[in-house]
Amino acid sequence: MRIDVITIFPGLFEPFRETSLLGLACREGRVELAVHDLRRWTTDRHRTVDDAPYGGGPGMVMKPEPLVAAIEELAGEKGTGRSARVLLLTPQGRRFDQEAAEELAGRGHLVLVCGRYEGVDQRVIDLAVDEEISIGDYVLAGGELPALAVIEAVVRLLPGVMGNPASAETESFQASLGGLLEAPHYTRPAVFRGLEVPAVLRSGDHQAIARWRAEQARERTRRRRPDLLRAASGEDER
Ligand code: JF5
Repeated sequence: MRIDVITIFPGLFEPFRETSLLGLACREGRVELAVHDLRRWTTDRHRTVDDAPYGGGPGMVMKPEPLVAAIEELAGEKGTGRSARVLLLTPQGRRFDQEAAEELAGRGHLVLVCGRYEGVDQRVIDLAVDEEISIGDYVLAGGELPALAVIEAVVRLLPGVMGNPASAETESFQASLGGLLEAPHYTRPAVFRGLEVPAVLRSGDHQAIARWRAEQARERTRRRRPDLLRAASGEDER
């Protein structure tokens, strides 16, 4: 998979590219991650990427010219049958979830555009963006952290990454939410500060362990995320 990122803070991506899951996937050639400084597509002496909003109001807006030039160079032009999917990270976007990550993991080429300031000129979206994506209902200073969240969620699903089967049909093997939250996890020691690991997990009875985990997952989901239970039962009816 190829991932291009357009940002005014390319340095933010470096530690993630070198470390951990993403770094290994890049070194193994499973992901080609290219991070581009938006200012490369500016043409004025001050390398300007923002301007005041039409209609007034606080803050600045990202100018259309450098962004559209960058996207068209990296992805091709919209409506020309380009194969890259161009995503803009913004609180206005469709909520990113595991299903969206699985869909993106099936694409060969992603271009992630990191917004900053109050937002980007709407014509960038109209002309060059396929989809706006939000990672949650809160406001950050820019799309860089959301882009990293999307990259990590997608890359960990790719064949050969994290021990995923290198063949197709990876989805059914993925450790995903599966509609429910996970049961609690424990490791040694068996007693820590007076707190014991549940006896069933140390029993060696794998059927009993599976039943206990399923019950814990159901109960946790009911208490913490009843919305997930409703979504799962709704899916069963379809
Ligand atoms: C951003 C203008 C983008 O804050 C976010 C965000 C929150 N959830 N998903 C994305 O993106 C940064 C801020 C201002 C455009």
